Amino acid sequence: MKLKFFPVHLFFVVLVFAAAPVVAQQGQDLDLYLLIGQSNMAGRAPLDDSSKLTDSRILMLDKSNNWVPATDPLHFDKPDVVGVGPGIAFAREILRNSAGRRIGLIPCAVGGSPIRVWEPDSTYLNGLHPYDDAIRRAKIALGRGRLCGIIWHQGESDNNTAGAAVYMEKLKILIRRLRTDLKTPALPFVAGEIGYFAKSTPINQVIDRLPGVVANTAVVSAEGLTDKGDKTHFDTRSARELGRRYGQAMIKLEKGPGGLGIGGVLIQNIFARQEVSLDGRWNYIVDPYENGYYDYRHQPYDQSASGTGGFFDDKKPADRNELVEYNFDLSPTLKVPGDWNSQEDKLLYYEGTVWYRRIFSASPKQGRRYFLYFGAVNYEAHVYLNGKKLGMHKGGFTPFEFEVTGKLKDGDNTIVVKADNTRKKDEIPTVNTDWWNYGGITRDVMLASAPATFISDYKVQLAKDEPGRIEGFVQLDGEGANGGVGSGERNSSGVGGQEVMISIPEAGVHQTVRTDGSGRADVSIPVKKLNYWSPENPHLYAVTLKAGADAINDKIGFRTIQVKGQDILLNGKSVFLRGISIHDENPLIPGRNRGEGDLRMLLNWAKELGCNYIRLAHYPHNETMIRLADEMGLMVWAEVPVYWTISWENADTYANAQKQLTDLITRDKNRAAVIIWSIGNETPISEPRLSFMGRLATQAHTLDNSRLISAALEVHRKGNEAFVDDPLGEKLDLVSFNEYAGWYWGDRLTDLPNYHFTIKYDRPVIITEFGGDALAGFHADAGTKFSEEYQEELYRYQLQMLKGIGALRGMTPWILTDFRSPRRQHPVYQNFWNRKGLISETGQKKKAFFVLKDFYEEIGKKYAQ
Ligand code: GCB
Repeated sequence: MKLKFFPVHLFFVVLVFAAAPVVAQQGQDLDLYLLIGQSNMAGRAPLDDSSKLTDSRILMLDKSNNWVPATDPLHFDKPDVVGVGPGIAFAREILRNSAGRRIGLIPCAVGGSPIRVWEPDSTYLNGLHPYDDAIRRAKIALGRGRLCGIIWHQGESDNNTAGAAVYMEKLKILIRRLRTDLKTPALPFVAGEIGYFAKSTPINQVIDRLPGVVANTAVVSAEGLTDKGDKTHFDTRSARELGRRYGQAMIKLEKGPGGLGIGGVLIQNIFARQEVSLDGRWNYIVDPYENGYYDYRHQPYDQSASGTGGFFDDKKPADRNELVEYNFDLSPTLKVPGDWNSQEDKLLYYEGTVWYRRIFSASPKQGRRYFLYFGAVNYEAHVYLNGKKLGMHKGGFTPFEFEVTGKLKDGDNTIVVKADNTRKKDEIPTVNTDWWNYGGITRDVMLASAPATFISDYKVQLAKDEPGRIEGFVQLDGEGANGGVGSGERNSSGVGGQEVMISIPEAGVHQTVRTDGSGRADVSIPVKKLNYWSPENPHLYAVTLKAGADAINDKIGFRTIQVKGQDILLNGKSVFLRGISIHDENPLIPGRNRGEGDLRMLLNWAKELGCNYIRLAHYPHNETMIRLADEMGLMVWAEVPVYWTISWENADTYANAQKQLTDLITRDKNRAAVIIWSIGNETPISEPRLSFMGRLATQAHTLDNSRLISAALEVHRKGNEAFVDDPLGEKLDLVSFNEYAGWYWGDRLTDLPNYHFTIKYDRPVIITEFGGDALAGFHADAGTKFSEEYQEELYRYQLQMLKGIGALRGMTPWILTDFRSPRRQHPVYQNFWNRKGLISETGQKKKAFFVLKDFYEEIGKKYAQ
């Protein structure tokens, strides 16, 4: 018996034979899809051995509205005849493309139902209400996640001339109604053709027109699919292939113009693929009323029938009589990368939309693929190429890209970006932070290119706690990715598949692996002694990966990081993390860091302070920053902006946080410097928050089990006793918390040594923040707040106090440099600057800098012994 396995794109996945227990775990973690239509959606193909397999990431809402592991038959419309349908293959295809999601399927198809019964109040067969039942179940499902799309397979019952004539009108109404009733106006909707084996298929001609008629819809073809012998229903292979096609179409919609900004797979090591840098000066238009996006009835131009009318048209009047009320050519320019606030006085406090435009020349070559890449745009970006929308992305600090193969013109091309930094309650971060909400295209933009089949992702790192084994995977993308191995099959025999070569000449590694049906090849290479990466010896190996026409080079360090009792072990040896917190801001500009020079300046300061470690607060920093840390020998704490009071109970908010965490880990997983993934900062204890953060912790561990997971927690106090007992601590590898003794606690500094910390968890302790403000150059006695002397004394007392924590293994005081913050309003000392920096906005080192430097020198020596 040959078991067929389905595509696997994650680092770990659980495939087990179903015992179908009710899934107890609750939360808001599921990406929900509604499955509706008639028999071929319900599934009529014969079950086989692989029908019994379940995947821990795919659940279904069963007949009694419980969440259970999904297995065929998914549906229950006609228990005697239900079998394999497209649902499970659909979910697997989605997961193959976006690691880390969890899918909840809502089966609601009804065999035999014509489209006319998919209406409110319509009854069908024995008291079924296809439409009302689907809405009711979808609403129940919404308690477990957010609705991401609908797949619809229906038409056999309307497949005649009369039925086809009215079908489109009915389908349009159905889609509109579903979107309205489910409160998601642009909800992706994928329809499918009925099997070509039916005698004639007039209905398919109507279904095929759908994407041209209703926005954010797609149709999957039934070409090449076969029936099970009854000329009506798909056989098992075809039902699954149909599901895979639905999955692909859904992913395209999710990534595309009307997408929710959640799709998208990141290309590893994108800088090695740069074709044209699009950094430089871009024309811009400030648009506080989003005039270039909405018409005067507040309908988005890019969702209109023509898809035109917005500033993304970059329109020029045909003659002097034509009215066009904007003009990019005559508009001023901003530098990219760079925030707008620091470049234009009148934009210092601006929050809203700014349109950017850039014209560039390209000469696309046949057979190559092209990607438009953005390092970061804060916060929501809508991107258009030559007037057509490529898609939308949310999240101000993570990269994203759109494939533009076939969309690029030979010659001049126009990119327009709507960048909107409006703060919103349900986003990540939320409305309230202690940093400047810099807007705009803040990191590099480029056109990247790759061969038709290329290495889209890889991980080459030491296996967890194993200094003698390199482990990871290589993922190919493109037609030749699986080298002919059947779609979805595992390549356990190591034959067939596309050959991938991994070489690390300096380590004597030359290995060939072969891809499976999903284009992925697992890597496991025993190695003898390596030159291990550490801050003292930041050794990086040249690594080359080759597959077919593609080759890519990287520089990768190898080290292990572990927790043992109260120790943090780097390459098996106990280390003390001599750190400092850093924002992605150059205080001298002042604004977001704009390039490698700015980043090097910050890291050199950290080195001067004696650091071997940095906390990149409070969001993902530039990829170049992590690469420099790799090169300069600084261990890194990398974080996502789950900061303070997030909307813990909102499924979309969770999905957003999870996506940002996934993208961070995906991007930086090959950097030895990163030793800790942080899932958030100072989040207030509550049940919903515990569930939210707990799921993020699990997600981080699942995506990368070779690093430590943590979060900056809070303490609470009773008198001189400070308690660290946040229940989230159970899920973290380290105890890390912020404490502001001597500053917000308002005590006299001389009281500090009397404080005692009661810490619930027996693990290494890292203080993620302490500090106080000082205005550089303001000198007074050590009892005067905001003076350099006060800050200096505060550091002395803090260090003395912290030495009392036996498990103390590191710290990242707050913060390397002063930084801009709208929350800091003292007119003399602050003036919109958070003054807790050890270095001022003019680059002047404050007195406390030297206290910490001395401490690091002393503790560095101690740990070197
Ligand atoms: C904190 C926050 C940090 C603030 C800092 C402060 O606890 O994590 O983002 O900037 O305190 O200065 O108050």
